[in-house]
Amino acid sequence: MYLYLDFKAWLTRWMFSTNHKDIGTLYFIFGTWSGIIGTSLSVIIRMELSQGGGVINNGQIYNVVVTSHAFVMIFFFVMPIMVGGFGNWLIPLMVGAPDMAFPRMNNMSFWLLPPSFFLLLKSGFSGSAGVGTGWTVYPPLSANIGHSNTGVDMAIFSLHLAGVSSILGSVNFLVTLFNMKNKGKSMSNLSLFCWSLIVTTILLVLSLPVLAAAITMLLFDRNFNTTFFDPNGGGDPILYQHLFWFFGHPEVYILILPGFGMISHVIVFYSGKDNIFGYYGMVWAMGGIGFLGFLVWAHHMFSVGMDVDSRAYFTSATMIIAVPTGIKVFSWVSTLLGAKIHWGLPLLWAYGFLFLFTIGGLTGIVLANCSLDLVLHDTYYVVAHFHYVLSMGAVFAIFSGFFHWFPLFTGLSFNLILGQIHFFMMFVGVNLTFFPQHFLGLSGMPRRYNDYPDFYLTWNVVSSIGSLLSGVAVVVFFLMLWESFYSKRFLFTVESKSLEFKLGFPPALHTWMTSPVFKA
Ligand code: HAS
Ligand code: CU
Repeated sequence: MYLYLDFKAWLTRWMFSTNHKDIGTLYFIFGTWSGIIGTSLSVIIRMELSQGGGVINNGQIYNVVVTSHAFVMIFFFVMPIMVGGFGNWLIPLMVGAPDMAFPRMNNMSFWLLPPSFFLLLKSGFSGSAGVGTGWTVYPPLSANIGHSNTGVDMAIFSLHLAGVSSILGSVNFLVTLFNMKNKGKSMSNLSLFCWSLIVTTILLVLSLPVLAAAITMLLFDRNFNTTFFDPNGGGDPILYQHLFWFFGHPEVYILILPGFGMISHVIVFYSGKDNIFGYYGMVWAMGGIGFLGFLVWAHHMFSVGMDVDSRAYFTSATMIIAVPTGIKVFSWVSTLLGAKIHWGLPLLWAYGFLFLFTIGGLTGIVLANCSLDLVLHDTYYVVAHFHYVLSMGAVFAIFSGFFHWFPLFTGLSFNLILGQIHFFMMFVGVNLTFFPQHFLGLSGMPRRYNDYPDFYLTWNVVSSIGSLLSGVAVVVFFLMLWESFYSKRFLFTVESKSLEFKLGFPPALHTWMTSPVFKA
């Protein structure tokens, strides 16, 4: 009886939760689990490419692995952790609200994700083909002619569910951030993490419906004999690419903007300053990146046979994004400049982020040049670019934020020696994995193939060894996590004006039931 009651209480707390902290924790657990699956898929990719000839020896299965890796990392690791985990935990604490605006909808946003993830994983096992289309799911490869099994339909449903989850979550965040700020909090003293989520969620609300339209039209082409993307019936596959990238480019900023927000907090905290250098510049830069992000989508499609005016336009518009991003990078550096720096793990990751994200951004500018992109498109140069901004931008920001706020979430702290081992292994590992991919791309190695001529062997071996090192770093991370729970040690000292730190470590389950009083 006692056990039964306990189970019921457990079920009520975790399954029917309307508490932003518990839902945030659920997102963290879910995201970590997906992260492990995504990482495992990447290990399979690097194993296949660690030698000439085949390891799996099946190009379709290889492409299914590549596709799943991307989907899992984007939709089930980075987005749930950054927006779902950090967003849910921190927004109410930072704006002084007792919870999110729509707590029950918050629960629904989370619980749409497990079925979505289930459908995605299941799609890999349907029929003999799975989804070997790449995360872009371009027709005609993704149409019946290329993938006649049910896998692609299942993946489309998976994206529908994940999309609904994100849109509901975004509406919740926006309403909370606009309407639930407490006395004295105005838009102009909102913390930068909150601002980053305002921009991110606006991007989500505006771009996801376009993806939903594209994949629904594809679903109809596959199942109901429409020909939106089939020239035989007057359709056009290029239309799909436009729709996809009108979502896809804003999506890459969705993946990095919350990271920008977290890095700002970490840098202010460890530089011992009260405020970031150029607060308004930072806010406008994020807004600018978000706005411009909607005007550059066709830089992913330079090779479709675009007219020269459009090439010139999309090249120029894309390069302009370096301006607001540069404002952010230089403002972070200026905040650190002349500061009495207090070293800690989060700052180590923030430094890593600054350096490596900038490298990734600069190769993005290279790719923005249409004439160069015609040569580099679909080569490993692109793969190197987006892993520098993602594996070393988004992931380093996640680790930075995680080490910064973990003591707040749990009342525990990490072993610093293990933490430094983890950082340096990961730093060397990811650079060893992805830097050589620039060389492979520049010498023409295409992406999404499971084999290559011997000419490309050396750098592929280096890259695979690098990924093993990052894999070991992940193991060190879980060791750290275990050690921290096991030792129950708390060493965190806080002298921060940031509101989330005012409520204890960890804060009570319900906080800000009465309004905090702000001093400007
Ligand atoms: Fe990107 C492809 C261009 C940022 C993610 N990107 C991708 C893909 C992903 C991705 C996932 O124009 C592959 C999609 C696929 O599966 O096919 N990207 C850019 C540009 C930026 C950029 C210009 N990307 C990101 C971020 C991502 C991301 C952030 C995720 C987190 N990207 C491209 C292009 C392609 C592309 C092409 C298509 C390639 C192809 O052929 O498929 C910018 O936002 C980066 C701005 C940041 C900086 C660094 C800091 C700025 C400073 C200021 C001074 C810099 C100056 C520039 C003045 C620029 C420090 C000087 C230039 C020099 C070269 C020195
Ligand atoms: Cu883009």
